[in-house]
Amino acid sequence: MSDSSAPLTRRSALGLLGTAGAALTLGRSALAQQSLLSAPAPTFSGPGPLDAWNGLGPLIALPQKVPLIRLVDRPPLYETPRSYFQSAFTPTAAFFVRTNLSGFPASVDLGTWRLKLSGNVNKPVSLSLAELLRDFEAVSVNAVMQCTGNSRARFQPRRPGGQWGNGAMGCATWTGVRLRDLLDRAGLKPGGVQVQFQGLDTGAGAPGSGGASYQKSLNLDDPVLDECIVAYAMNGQPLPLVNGFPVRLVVPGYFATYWMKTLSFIRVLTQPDDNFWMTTAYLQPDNARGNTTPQAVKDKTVKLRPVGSMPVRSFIVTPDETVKVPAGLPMTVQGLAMSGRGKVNKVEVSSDGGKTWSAAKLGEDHGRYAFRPWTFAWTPKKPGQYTLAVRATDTSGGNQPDGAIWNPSGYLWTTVERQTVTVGQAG
Ligand SMILES: Nc1nc2c(c(=O)[nH]1)N[C@H]1C(S)=C(S)[C@@H](COP(=O)(O)O)O[C@H]1N2
Ligand SMILES: [Mo]
Repeated sequence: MSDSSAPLTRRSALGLLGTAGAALTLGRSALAQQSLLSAPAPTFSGPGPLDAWNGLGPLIALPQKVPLIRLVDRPPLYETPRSYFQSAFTPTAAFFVRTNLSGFPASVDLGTWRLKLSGNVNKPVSLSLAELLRDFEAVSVNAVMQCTGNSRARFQPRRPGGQWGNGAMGCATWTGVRLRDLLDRAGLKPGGVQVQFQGLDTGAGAPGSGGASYQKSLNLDDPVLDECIVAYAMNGQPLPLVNGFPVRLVVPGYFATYWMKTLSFIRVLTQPDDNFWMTTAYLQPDNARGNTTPQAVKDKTVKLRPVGSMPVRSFIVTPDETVKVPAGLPMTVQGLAMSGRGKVNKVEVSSDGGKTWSAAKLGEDHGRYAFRPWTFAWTPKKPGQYTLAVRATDTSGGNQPDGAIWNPSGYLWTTVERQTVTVGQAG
């Protein structure tokens, strides 16, 4: 941003305030977003800066939400601004919003709404929210939900779909009833292979999708079923409608595509689900990183499988590129890490663009599925341009590649994040 010299002067002054400066700096990036409101809406999303933390769009508030970065209106894709990731839990009102179909309910009448379990079960079950609250033990999990296409804007060559920056993710405390308890109530009959989830939304989906309902299924022998929660609360509040009121499925460690909003139908299937959203969309190359090449796709040699758990990632939240740091000033580089495949056990930071690395300090442990905050004390000695980088590992042996990955749908981005910082003379 080189709009005028006044904010630059202000930024330099704020930089001298240390941590208070960091908070104010984030205020500035919100201001930068705000100024987009008066600019004409972008009609072309690419190529754009590959290292921009957030996607590009105006700040717009949906009902029950604070202004978020609107990438697309219908179906809605709203990204969480970077400043909301200063803490390990993402405020409910700032949580990103994404819906695959054009018709999302504008209200849900709890007088008639029921969660229905059917299919290959002993006894079909229909439960009101009052019954879910009264008849089942309440349990909570801290877990990150992340869109499979988070950070898609980084892909080169570009992939179609929402050009997300890093903000299609968030961490919340999810409270509700165990999926297992509901399945036990209905009773599984022998011969089931998958359990299918569906919400209340309808309407046209991606071109060629055929179906007008969004359905996702998990294998009945997938251990993640024991972790799943049908959640009626998020950070101790009812879910905003756009985030799934009255209940949504929480699948800890898995990508958000399975986290069904306005969950209303649970069906036990005796055949693998072959609907569009299971067999055409949300497929990744059949390797842990989901990595392949455009050439391999052209040659039709890429084997695909449904996406599942989230590989390890880490993010620099502050400083951002608007900070000007005076040389010699001790500062804190701060951010988050996460993995759906094991606990984050190490975060390392580089201040020379990835040549040398030092251990960051891990912050409070909110559980293996939650964001793990980290901090790194840094005193840049000399003026100049610095490139900060961060990488994390997890207990499953997962680590982050320092180079692009690529796949046809723009999924599973997990590359080392970088942040350029300008350091000036202190006097
Ligand atoms: N009912 C319903 N649930 C859904 C979807 C949807 O289109 N309909 N999209 C999924 C995808 S792809 C994402 S990224 C998350 C987004 O959840 P959020 O809007 O609460 O952030 O919801 C998941 N659950
Ligand atoms: Mo998604």
